[in-house]
Amino acid sequence: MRVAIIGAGPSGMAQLRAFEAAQAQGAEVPEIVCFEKQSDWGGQWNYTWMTGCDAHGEPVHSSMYRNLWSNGPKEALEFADYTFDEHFGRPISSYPPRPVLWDYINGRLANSEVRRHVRFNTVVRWIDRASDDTFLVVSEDLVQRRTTREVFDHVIVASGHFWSPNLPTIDGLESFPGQVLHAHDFRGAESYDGLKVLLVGSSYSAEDIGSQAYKMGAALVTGTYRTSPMGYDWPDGFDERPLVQRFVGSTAHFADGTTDTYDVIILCTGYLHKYPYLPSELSLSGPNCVWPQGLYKGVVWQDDPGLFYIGAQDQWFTFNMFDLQAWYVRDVIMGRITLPDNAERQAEIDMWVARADALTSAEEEIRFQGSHLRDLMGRTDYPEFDVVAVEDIFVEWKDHKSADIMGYRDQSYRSVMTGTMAVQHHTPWLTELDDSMERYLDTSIVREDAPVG
Ligand code: FAD
Ligand code: NA7
Repeated sequence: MRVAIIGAGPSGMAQLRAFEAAQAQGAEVPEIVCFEKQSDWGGQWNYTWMTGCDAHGEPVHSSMYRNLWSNGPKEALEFADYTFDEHFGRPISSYPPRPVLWDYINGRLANSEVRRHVRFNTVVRWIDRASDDTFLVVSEDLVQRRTTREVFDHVIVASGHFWSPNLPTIDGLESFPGQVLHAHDFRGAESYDGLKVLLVGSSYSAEDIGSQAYKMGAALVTGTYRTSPMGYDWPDGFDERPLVQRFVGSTAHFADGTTDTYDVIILCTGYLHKYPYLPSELSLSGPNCVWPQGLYKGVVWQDDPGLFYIGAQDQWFTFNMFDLQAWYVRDVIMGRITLPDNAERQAEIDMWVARADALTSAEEEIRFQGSHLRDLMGRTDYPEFDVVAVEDIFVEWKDHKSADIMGYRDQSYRSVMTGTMAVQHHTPWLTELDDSMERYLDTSIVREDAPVG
């Protein structure tokens, strides 16, 4: 049996780990080929400065930026089979910067054999049914410029869905004299020192890119919302207004009748589900939401159950959710789990979609996504952990953000996996300008407000 995994980001790496774990226990696993168009694994966490096109002329996958620190506590994403304590050998703080999280993801697989299953610099160009039971996968080695056509029994889509920008148009945008970009192309806010920055959208990207701009000295940051404001207690120099309706030169005209001038516009308007290598009947579409249509157990493509998606949901939970999904997909492929018939699967999908449609608050979404994890837990041999305790961490995190949006990353949480309490980082997020791993792990730096003795 042959299995193709598309993408070696955290979702694809979870899938590799799942098969590796079964093999380590003596199971006979299928032949795995993981296609990764970048030269290393880690997906969004494998940072590249490039925007638009990569070195091979491919669309750049990364929407990541240099100075990103985890936007949720690490205790909420921790792997159950590879803890932060195991990786770093000592407690670290709850909100590590990007290179530290990449190191953690990489560390789980670095000493294993799974890397040999990954074809790096290889982009999947097209997938289609080759027969009732098999898929044709057409890929291109970007270095050798060689196209390969192969047949697989199963395909696992792990190519992410935060890379293809959703681009709204706003009257007057084409004559705006300053910089206009989507969050996908944002790589750092240092150049916004002294500038006035307008953000369109009111979700994670707006919140964090706005905070980056504030941190780097922007003269004004304005968030604009279509449905509802982010609503945090923003510091002076950061405000929120209803949606901008048109631009006249550099002047934005807002829905409440106010105006202001700006130097930079960043469209933080989210991403499209985009799978350019899949025919439409195999391709997930629709909005970014917690239960995308057409996925049994959140992973099995209902219309063609030889195809699977990992990490296709809007994400409160990330790495440990990908793990639970990957273990489940592995066991379906290996015949350890038998799928119910079409009608039973559809009835269950309808139930989850109806539940998702009825959600009205962030906490409900968190608990809902937690219930997806709890549903998968115990169906495989992924190590069990207390998902409700992780949900509670998310709720506490939301409260910390409401209390102090520029200071929430200085809070600490207790690991559900190990019971270890995170340490306080040596430098508050707002004043830390060096995001390197070396600096982050430097134990010789003492926090200025640390208690003496
Ligand atoms: P990705 O990380 O997107 O990886 C997909 C991989 O597939 C990439 O390596 C890509 O090169 C490869 N690929 C795509 N198409 C092809 C193809 N045709 N052929 C071959 N390879 C292909 N999550 C958190 O938990 N904490 C955070 O702080 C956080 N911050 C984020 C900040 C940003 C800006 C973004 C965009 C996301 C953030 N996330 C965060 C969520 C993020 O989606 C997950 O952490 C995680 O990266 C998702 O993993 P993935 O493998 O599903 O997708
Ligand atoms: P999200 O979470 O999908 O949010 C998209 C935002 O963009 C949301 O506030 C939308 O408003 C807004 N939006 C979308 N279309 C428009 C138009 N046409 N006009 C105005 N506003 C619009 O995407 P993010 O990029 O913030 O986050 C995605 C991931 O990246 C996340 O996991 C982070 O960790 C990083 P709405 O509320 O729907 O009215």
